[in-house]
Amino acid sequence: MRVVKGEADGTGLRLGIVVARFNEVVTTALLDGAVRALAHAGVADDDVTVVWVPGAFEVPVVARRFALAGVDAVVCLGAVIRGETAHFDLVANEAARGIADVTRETGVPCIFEVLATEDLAQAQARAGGAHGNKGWEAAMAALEMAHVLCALPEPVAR
Ligand code: INI
Repeated sequence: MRVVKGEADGTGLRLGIVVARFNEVVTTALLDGAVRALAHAGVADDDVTVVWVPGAFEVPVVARRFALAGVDAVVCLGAVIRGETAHFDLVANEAARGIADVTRETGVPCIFEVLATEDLAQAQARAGGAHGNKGWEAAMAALEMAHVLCALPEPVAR
């Protein structure tokens, strides 16, 4: 039996991080967690590129560009807060759908860490507060998925 399980070793991996400016107090904390996690896992500083975009809605198009440029994984960071907008659902859903579409289209893992919360306090609790830092977790998930996909056979042409 062959078991494939990803590792949290980032040596030699190239990562893209896309981070939304909207709710920047939260997304900066998510970014900090992701960057620290990648360094902790041995990813070289030169192998990480961070791109800021206006809001979560704009994350997928940059994730796609990263994926097509050949990175091993993309970490997508944002914060959508219900209290602040009537189009919360549209932004949150389109960010999720767009990121999932890029992953399926390109085969490059794009990790979804766009927080969708009722208020700022809930978001901050997940960005270095009581619930940890989801940016750190997203970076670790990116490394795990990069290893898993590397370990699997290439698709065969049919
Ligand atoms: N973008 C976010 O990342 N979070 C939000 O909470 C948010 N709200 O509240 O509207 C938000 N809107 C901006 C959106 O992502 C786009 O940048 C904008 O619609 C331009 O396309």
